[in-house]
Amino acid sequence: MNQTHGGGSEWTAEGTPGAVDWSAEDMVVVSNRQPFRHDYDEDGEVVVDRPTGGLTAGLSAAVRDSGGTWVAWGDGTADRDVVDENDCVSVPPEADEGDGYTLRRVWLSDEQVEQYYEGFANQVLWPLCHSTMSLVRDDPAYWERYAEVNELFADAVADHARPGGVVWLQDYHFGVAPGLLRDRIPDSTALAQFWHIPWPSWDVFRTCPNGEEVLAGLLGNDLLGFHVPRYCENFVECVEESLDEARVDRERGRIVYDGEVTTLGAFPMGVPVDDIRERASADEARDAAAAFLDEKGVDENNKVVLGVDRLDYTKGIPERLDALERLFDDQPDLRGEVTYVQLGTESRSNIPAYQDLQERVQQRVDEVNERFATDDWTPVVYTTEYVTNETLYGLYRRADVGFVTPLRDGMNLVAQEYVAAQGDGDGVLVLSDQAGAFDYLGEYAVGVTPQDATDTAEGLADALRMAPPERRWRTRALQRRVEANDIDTWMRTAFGAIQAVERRTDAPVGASTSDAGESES
Ligand code: GDG
Repeated sequence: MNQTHGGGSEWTAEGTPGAVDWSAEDMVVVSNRQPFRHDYDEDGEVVVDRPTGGLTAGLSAAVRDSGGTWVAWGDGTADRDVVDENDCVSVPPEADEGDGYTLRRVWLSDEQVEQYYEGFANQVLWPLCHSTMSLVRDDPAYWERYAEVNELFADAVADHARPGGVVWLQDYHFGVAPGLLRDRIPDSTALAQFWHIPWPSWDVFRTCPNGEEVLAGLLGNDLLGFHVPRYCENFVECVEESLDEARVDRERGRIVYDGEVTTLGAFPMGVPVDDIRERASADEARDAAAAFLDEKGVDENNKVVLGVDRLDYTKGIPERLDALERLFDDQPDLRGEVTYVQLGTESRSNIPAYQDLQERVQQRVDEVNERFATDDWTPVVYTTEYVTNETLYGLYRRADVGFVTPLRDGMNLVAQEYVAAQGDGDGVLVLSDQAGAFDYLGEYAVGVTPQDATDTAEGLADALRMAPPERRWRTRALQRRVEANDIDTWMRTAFGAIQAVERRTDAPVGASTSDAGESES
């Protein structure tokens, strides 16, 4: 995979991932969403919501093996009633003593949720990092609350971090916490963060309210990871432009700031390839997908084009419908032959931009269906229901085309899951050139520019008409790529880098500028 990164080898993680002994470290994983949530059902019984995604499952296993702790926001209705006096609960609930791990919950008020999560995280950082500046909605209270919640998380983490251990923060909810943690955890504890979304160019980031504080906060980490080298490059550019005292060493992939070293690295995240391939090929998945499509009235002889996304404006769903309309306009012989199935789970529904998107998607689906539907064919099947992994994997396998066209996306796991699910099948991946995944799958996918309806429609037509031999060799080539970088490899590479990183105790005190300043600002 390394050879396909593009954008500069400086930020490419070094070395081949070896076997990592998770148990060698006390690990504290920190994320906004928790891996297990306790809720009351209608009968007042406590039910547990479990992780279904590959990342959460992978991190859960690592925390368990290390005997560590996961710190996250307790947002379930029964969460407070199952924790001990330290706000901790052992998960999974059925695990025997010693087989589970500790989930430490952080409590947020409604106001904190509104201003930290829905506010600064999702109406400032999210749109900015996806370069959709017109959707940024700022309010000074958002930053205050974001900083306050980061403080709450830092306090909770400090209770669990151990000397010689690892603290691993996930994502853009924690732009301040690393800076705070430096003074609250032992010097010998490695502090790392993975930023799951893009990092934008300086030209965009310069508009970020409190952007300097976010950069300084993130430089509290010993290791800061992004999906692709481009995002590392953008981050470095922002640091150079914004923080006069920071010194960048591109060759060694390091930034020295405030006397401390932060190593940057690109770690393209993968998916559980073997598990998906196996489950997608099983009868259960085939039957679940067939039942789903039958219930939606899809003819079993129709070609299926599949979209799977959270309903987020970055995913390009209305634009995809524009392209589909263009396809049926320009290539009428495909009418009646192709059904586009879009799974769109609701997300962040309290935020106006997301409510607008939900309405817009429904409206475009209705318009396309009104224009082209016949008595026995509905061109677009759209649902907001969250389907089981079995149904999802079966649909991936059944779909002739995986239609993945985000306007911007840190990585995009759906593209990889679609490829993994093909097994010995030959579904064609149509992939946006704006997804991080394009950097290493673009060569063998059908690449499209998602804002350009004509280009996307042509790409879709090419995929639908592609001859079997070409479908097969492209699928095999894509499979080799996703296999070489599955979730396990990502975990081992990222964690290997955390274990190897220069910790605070290793750094020369007041490490300065002299050993680093290759390209000073
Ligand atoms: C962020 C970054 C980056 C969706 N609907 C159903 C379902 N899903 C699962 C998919 C996939 C996951 O949700 C979505 O992952 P993505 O990567 O596509 O997108 P984000 O949620 O925006 O994730 C992104 C990622 O973090 C990891 O770093 O790749 O760029 O934005 O796994 O399968 N799963 C099931 N039913 C559904 O209806 N079972």
